[in-house]
Amino acid sequence: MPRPIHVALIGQKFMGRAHSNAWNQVGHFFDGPRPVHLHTVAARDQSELIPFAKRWGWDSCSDDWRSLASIDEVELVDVGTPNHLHAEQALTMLAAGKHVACEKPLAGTLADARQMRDAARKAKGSKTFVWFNYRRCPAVALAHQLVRAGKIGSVLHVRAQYLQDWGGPSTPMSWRFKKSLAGSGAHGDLNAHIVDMARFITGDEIHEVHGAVARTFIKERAQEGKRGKARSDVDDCVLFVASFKGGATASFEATRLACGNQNRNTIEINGTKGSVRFDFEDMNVLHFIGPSDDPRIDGWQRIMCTSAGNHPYADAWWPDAHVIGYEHCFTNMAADIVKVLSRRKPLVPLPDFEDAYQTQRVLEAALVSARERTAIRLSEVK
Ligand code: NAI
Ligand code: SOE
Repeated sequence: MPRPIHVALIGQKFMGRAHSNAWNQVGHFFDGPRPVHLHTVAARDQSELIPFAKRWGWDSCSDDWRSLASIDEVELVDVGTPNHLHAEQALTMLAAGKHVACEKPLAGTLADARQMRDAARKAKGSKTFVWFNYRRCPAVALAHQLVRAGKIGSVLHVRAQYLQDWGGPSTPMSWRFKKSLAGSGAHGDLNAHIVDMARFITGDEIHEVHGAVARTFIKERAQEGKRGKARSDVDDCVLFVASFKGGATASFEATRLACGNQNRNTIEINGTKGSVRFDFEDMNVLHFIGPSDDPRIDGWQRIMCTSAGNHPYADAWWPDAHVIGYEHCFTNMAADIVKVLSRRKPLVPLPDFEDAYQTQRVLEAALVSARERTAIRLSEVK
């Protein structure tokens, strides 16, 4: 019997549920080289933690996340807390010799992200992972494989938007609207994902941000259970244009104020021979257009990415067109983490702290560009 991977988790709300589900499901759907054991979950509120642990199959729970560092059995600590906590929690766990899987963005600030990157470099025995889960939508992983195999030729344009509509004026204050806790607003929350996807699919790095605009439209928000409003000091929307080292142009747009767009995470990549296009709201599908020898049937192909043997991760799930959803991307990622911790290769590359730090530099360049109304070369952002 291979040695189990004992996992501990910090955070028990949205991502706490998504990650608990992934750690539970991974052994059911994937023939992983090692089983996973849900050891301990930690968060702030003990009264919520006890029923949470029971419901999701965690053996124990703690309202002191630091205690996880001294549990010898625990090999991997999974960080699913607000952005300002990522650095302290990851650094503590790396210092204790644990592997760390951290939620995105890597951190709220570039300085925190750099510390995490440096700590990961020093912690030679530890692996790090960042939950850029959209890489593991089969359609996005397929786009990565097709573009890297040259099916669309050389990349010319990347056009990415992440549009949501939940951040309107009636949405109350939360950590997501406070710079000290979130770092930024829609930018770190959503542009982080599409910058990561663009880097992942193209395999290229952004080398300049030519211009950016950041706006805060809703400057104060009601506070739950309290009188009066509190100041929201993060962006509601950030748009920027950039270039890749290979010469491709790119545009990125993130907002949580785009009425009617609930989770419209889209990317289109145009190359010299063809294009790929993805929209998370139809997440099982990849659109592809490539060279054809008959102009009468030229046009976009709609590929349902659920065919076992042909599409990434499809072998693990259901028969053709028995579609998968948001939570499956996390389980796919858990399966790849298990592989890496068993000295095997992930199906497609997993972002570690070094990789996510490059995304964070791009995010920082865009913020500086918006603030200073100027172009920023990535070489200026260390
Ligand atoms: P949330 O507000 O729903 O949950 C935060 C959790 O952190 C709660 O369980 C809370 O008790 C815990 N927590 C807060 N302060 C703590 C402290 N001092 N000590 C211990 N625990 C503490 O937040 P959500 O939405 O789960 O976001 C968490 C992280 O996941 C963020 O970094 C966010 O950007 C990321 N995220 C990623 C998503 C993805 O699709 N990859 C989706 C949603 C969030
Ligand atoms: C909210 O905007 C949110 O939950 C983000 O935090 C996630 O990263 C994104 O995947 C979905 O939307």
